[in-house]
Amino acid sequence: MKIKLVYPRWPKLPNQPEFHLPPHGPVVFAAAIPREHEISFCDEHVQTLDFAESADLICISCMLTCQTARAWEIADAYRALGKKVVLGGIATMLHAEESAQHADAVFIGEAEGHFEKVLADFERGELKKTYNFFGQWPDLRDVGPARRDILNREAYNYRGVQMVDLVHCSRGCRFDCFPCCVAYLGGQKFRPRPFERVIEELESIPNNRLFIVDNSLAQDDDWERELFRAIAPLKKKWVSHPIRDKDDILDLAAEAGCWYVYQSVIDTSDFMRTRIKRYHDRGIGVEGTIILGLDDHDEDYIKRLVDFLLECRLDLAEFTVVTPFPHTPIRAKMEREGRILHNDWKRYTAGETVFKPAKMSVDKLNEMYQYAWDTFYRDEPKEIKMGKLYRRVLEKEMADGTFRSHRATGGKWGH
Ligand code: B12
Ligand code: SF4
Repeated sequence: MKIKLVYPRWPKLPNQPEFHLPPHGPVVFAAAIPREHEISFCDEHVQTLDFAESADLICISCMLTCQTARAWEIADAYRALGKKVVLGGIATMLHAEESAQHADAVFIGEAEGHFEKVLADFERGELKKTYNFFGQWPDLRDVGPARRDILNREAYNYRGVQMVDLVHCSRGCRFDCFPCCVAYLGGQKFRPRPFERVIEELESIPNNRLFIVDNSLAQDDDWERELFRAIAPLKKKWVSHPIRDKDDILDLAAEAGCWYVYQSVIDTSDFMRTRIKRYHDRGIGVEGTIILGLDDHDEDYIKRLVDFLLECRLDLAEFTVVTPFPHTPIRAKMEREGRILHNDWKRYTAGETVFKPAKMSVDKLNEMYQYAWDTFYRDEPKEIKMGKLYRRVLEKEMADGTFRSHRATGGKWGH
């Protein structure tokens, strides 16, 4: 059977430079599809979707709320052509009922060990409307190396430099932070992949630069130590979400090739300043992820926060406006308080205000969001700051002899 797998485009944050990372959900999902089936993949961020291409079944992978509008539009168009459509991925789980209005089948849960049932039903002409495997988490030994061979790799470069490859070492998260839906998605349970499977996958990736997409590596100290020890010999250079703030763990991360981290910066405390410094002291860069519009934020607070980020010499900053995504604690609170302005999902980009802020007007928060981007990058534009981060990785690679040209790798790829 031929499966057409589509990753719909989403509206980028207006202030970000135009580059695209390779998608991860679709290639991990593809690895759960038995090999006898042919897969033709289209990432709409870098390719044009050809509705005329022949395919037996259409699968659409949807990660973000702001991606759903396009996902549903594509699903409707294929169904009008008489094709059967299955919708899956994170945003499909978060918007399951609405998704069902646009698909022949909605898949909820993780694909490994379950998607075969959908294929079997489809082949018998008995596709069900909903496949709900929520809570039936797969055995992570069954998560094989992602099918990166289906990507058009040349498309993922920024000014000719190959972007990072995405990989995950665990699933779930044991925390339940207010803006986040991961606890809902993963059942608030940390589920690590077996180390040998992670190493097997890392070794299969020719790209030396990786983004370990795990929600937060700071889930279990011993696991984190063991992970860093296991990956150090590969000499990969990687980016990740926060690392546990303990001396020995940060040291191990640096030795294992940690290039920079996405670290949320929530206030102007000395704790935060030290947290950033402790990464920097070990040669680890910091991209701050800063959520604006929390209930204690007013205009002055945001100005102080931006000054603080500059003082701390953050390498990069990504500002977003707090957004009440479905199945997050903050949405439940804002719903109770009647503060959500609309559910126009394509505007849930995290780049605009979709709720009533506590201490500012909607317009003021939008203005302060722009102020934050403009002020942080006023003296040194994002492109220059990114260039500096790339120089940092080049230096690390030169030092340990792993440097090679990161120009697009063309056809040199395969399992
Ligand atoms: C990687 C990632 C990104 C990457 C995406 C790269 C890319 N090109 O796709 C980047 C960095 C670009 C990104 C950006 C953003 N992200 Co993000 N991101 C993630 C992250 C960390 C991991 C996703 C992932 O790869 N998971 C691992 C894969 C294997 O799991 P999966 O996708 O669920 O796939 C499995 C199943 O769903 C299934 N499946 C997948 N597809 C399909 C298809 C079919 C047909 C079927 C049957 C099954 C199926 O099979 C897979 C294997 O079981 C998640 C957090 C998380 N834990 O999920 C947040 C997350 C998705 N992001 C989130 C957010 C908020 C954002 C931003 C909007 C804001 C921000 N700065 O964080 C921005 C986008 C801003 C913008 N407008 O441009 C939210 C989603 C909120 C929402 N409802 O929209 C999440 C959930 C994090 C959170 N804290 O809540 N993100
Ligand atoms: S924000 Fe990070 S640590 Fe908090 S629940 Fe979400 S994934 Fe877990």
